[in-house]
Amino acid sequence: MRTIYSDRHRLHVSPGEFGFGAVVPAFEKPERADIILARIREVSLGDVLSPDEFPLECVSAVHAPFLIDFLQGAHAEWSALNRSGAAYPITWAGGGLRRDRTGGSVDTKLARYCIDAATPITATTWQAALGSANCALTAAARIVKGDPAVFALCRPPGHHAGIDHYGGYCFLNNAAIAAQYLRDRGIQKVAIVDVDYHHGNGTQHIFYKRGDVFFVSIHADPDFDYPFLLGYGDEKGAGPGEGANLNLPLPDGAGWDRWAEALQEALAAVRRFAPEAVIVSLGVDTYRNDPICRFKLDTEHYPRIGEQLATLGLPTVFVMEGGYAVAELGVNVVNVLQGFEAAARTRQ
Ligand code: 6XA
Ligand code: ZN
Repeated sequence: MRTIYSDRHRLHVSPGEFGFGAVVPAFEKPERADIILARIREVSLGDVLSPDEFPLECVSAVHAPFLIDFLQGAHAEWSALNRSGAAYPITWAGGGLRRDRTGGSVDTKLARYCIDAATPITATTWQAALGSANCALTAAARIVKGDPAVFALCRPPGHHAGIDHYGGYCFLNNAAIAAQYLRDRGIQKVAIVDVDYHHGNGTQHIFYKRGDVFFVSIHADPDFDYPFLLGYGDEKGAGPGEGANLNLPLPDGAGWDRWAEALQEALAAVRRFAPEAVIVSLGVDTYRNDPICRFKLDTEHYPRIGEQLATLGLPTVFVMEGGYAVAELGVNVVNVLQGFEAAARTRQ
């Protein structure tokens, strides 16, 4: 399996995040991509290719132009106020505040567009985010050309970024951008399977009213973990998208048996939808030793996730999302990819 990777991810380094009453070092850091890449090379998973450049229309196909403009210019606006460091919001647009306002000062826009206190914008964040989206687009383009499966080693991740908002370490929704690219190249139906520990609220937001992209997510119940307040089982899509959104929230402490059962349910729903291609939002923060996760999957379970995904028998783009137990991250991610490849080979 080919990997698409760019060193441009190093242009995003978070100075830290606020959580649980303290400013803490960022969990989402460049070493994550380094260790995954090192493992890919160690096991000779396949070629590692640099991404191509794509027109910005591939991004604006899923994100509002005002969000894209903001992400590009936010740090310059921030610096123009003689502020140092990275741009963080100080308030959020909850509590009946107006979400129809998209302009104003950088603080007004941070309040409107950002959903948390963990996703700072530095002077070079936009370059990194665009590089990450280009990895997902290049992977999708290879699928169109006939590759059976490709891994987009995206960093920063993407699944919390919605049409008009960002957060959860995510700026541009790489999986959604890839899915839209496939749609625009004549693939009629695409399924996105999100196996990250956190609900892919941004991906759900982008496709909620659409019937051409099925979204299914297995994640921590939003009653106890991030992103909170979205990702419940009763969110089933709307309008033409009715029935094309499936959330499978799991309880605190869920282990492999429970998780694997949810995966079976997710894959059965994907089969009913009958897509022509699959995007996997690949987070391995379900891991027992992950610092921000409360599920209990082990390293030996990750090949089994890959095996199960391969039973769909469809062209598949893996898009990297979360996973913060850095020492084990490379092995866990590559285990999914190797499990997929081994099962796909025996199916031929
Ligand atoms: C912010 C937690 C963000 C979760 C990021 C993640 N305190 N998403 O892994 O999949
Ligand atoms: Zn996550």
